Amino acid sequence: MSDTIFSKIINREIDADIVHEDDQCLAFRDVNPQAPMHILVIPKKPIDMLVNAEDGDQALLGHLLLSARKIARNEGYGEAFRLVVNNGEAVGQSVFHLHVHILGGRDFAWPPG
Ligand code: D5M
Repeated sequence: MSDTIFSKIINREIDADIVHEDDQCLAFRDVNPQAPMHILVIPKKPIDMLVNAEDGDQALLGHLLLSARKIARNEGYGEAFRLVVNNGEAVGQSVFHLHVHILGGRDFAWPPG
């Protein structure tokens, strides 16, 4: 997997508004927020997209979800938030380092556009 802007954030080569970090993941505010809370949680392991995660990544993927829950709580939106994973350019993925969007603080339509 080639370097992305997110690996540069992990390596502190570019700045980000980081809200959480542990040994497996990093979370930072989206530069183009679509809701009052819009945070991205990413694995430190370079996985370009969910479809390319491996069976051995099961615990890591669970960790991303539980971290997202904790972050939403810390931000004050623990009761109502939306998680989004775009997998593939056709559905809007623009950065090819797996990321979970954590969105909250406004009403959301369903189905998503
Ligand atoms: O989402 C990729 C998201 O990444 C999109 O919402 C913008 C965000 N982004 C891009 N560059 C940065 C930096 N440098 N900091 C914070 N957020 C960033 P996708 O699901 O791939 O469309």
